[in-house]
Amino acid sequence: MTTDHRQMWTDLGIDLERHDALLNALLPIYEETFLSQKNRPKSMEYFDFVVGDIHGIRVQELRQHAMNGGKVVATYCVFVPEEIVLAADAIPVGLCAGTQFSVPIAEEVLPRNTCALIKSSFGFKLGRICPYVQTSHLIVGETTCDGKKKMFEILGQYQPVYVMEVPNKKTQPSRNLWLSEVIAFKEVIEKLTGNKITEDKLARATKLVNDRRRALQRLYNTRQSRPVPISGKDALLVTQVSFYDDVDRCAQQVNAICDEVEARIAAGEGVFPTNTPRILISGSPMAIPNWKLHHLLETAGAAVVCEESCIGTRAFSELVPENGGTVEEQLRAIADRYMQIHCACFTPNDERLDDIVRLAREYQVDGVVHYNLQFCHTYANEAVKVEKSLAKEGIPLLRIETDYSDEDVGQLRTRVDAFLEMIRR
Ligand code: BJ8
Repeated sequence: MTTDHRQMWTDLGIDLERHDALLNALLPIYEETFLSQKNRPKSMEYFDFVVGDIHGIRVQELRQHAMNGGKVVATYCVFVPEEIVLAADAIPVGLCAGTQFSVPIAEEVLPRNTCALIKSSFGFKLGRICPYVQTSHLIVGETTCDGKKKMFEILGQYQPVYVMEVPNKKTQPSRNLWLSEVIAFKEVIEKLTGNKITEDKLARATKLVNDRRRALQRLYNTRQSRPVPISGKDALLVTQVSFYDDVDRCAQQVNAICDEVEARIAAGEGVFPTNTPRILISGSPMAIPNWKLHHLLETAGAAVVCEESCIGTRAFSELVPENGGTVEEQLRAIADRYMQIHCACFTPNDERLDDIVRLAREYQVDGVVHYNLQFCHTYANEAVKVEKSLAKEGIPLLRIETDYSDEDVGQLRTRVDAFLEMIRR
């Protein structure tokens, strides 16, 4: 970890003592989780560098943008349309909320029986330990789940927060509501930045974000190969970084990995032996630095080959059509695209069940692990239907409910080992 950025962190109001403790804890975990892997693609070096310098150069870029009069817009959910932010010359940044470190800080205010993702994100602000939060001019929340929705009300006491209303159904009236939310969001962003969103700017921003989605799609497609050419941990890391890195640069770096792993596929090379059990993880998102389940599975002898998750396929599977048109037409296309995200906050949400079965087939998996953050009731309840639809197809499922702490690692390892044993038979 570089220490050259202390003045910047001080200027941002960061609590340096806590911040040092966070970075000092992160480095050994990163080394153990990632750098100990064998046969990694060389192009992962870029992502190692980005994580090694997680609160450095990228934050500096955002600060520079702000000093030049630009705005930074922070988000927590894949429902917030990045295209609109970029089209107003602002920079969107997906805030991470994947560490136990900030959870006890949040618990000074929030109820303990709240999902770790909510507590972690709130703790980052309360503890003043995240330079991305401190750099942002506006945090955009959403009404996807009750816990988040109410947390955003409290977060708004510390920093400007705007909340988009995501409907709970996909009926026509709900779609109309969502379209009106997307239009209102465009107006909020125009007001924040003082920049008008034009047809050309919106079309350019749409292509930019689509290019990153296409690069991630390409990366995920390589994971359908047997043997798999990249570990699940590395693929997860790439997806996590894509939420806060520069959109264009990230797309180029992801494509560089694809060039390398596609060459591996052509040569019949993989990162694990061909007979390694292949696992699809489905469920709650895994924000950086939440690598717990992937690490458990891959050190137990499995390969994670796909994530049906918002830090996974739900983030990039659908593109916004690049047909141009008026700003209104483009906003409609954007609204339609986002309504194709199958978050468990929707009812019914049968499309997600179909997706899981389809992905299980496409990635030739031997089993599915349903990952559920503790106290996330939407995913926990939906797991009942996931289990049924996979059972119908004869695909084994392991349901895991956990948080960000290490307390249950031993117990999880026993369950993972038993699941892999059953799959291998
Ligand atoms: S579109 S999955 S990113 S809401 S895990 S905070 S749901 S209690 S994160 Fe999500 Fe958007 Fe949906 Fe995706 Fe609540 Fe559940 Fe916690 Fe969650």
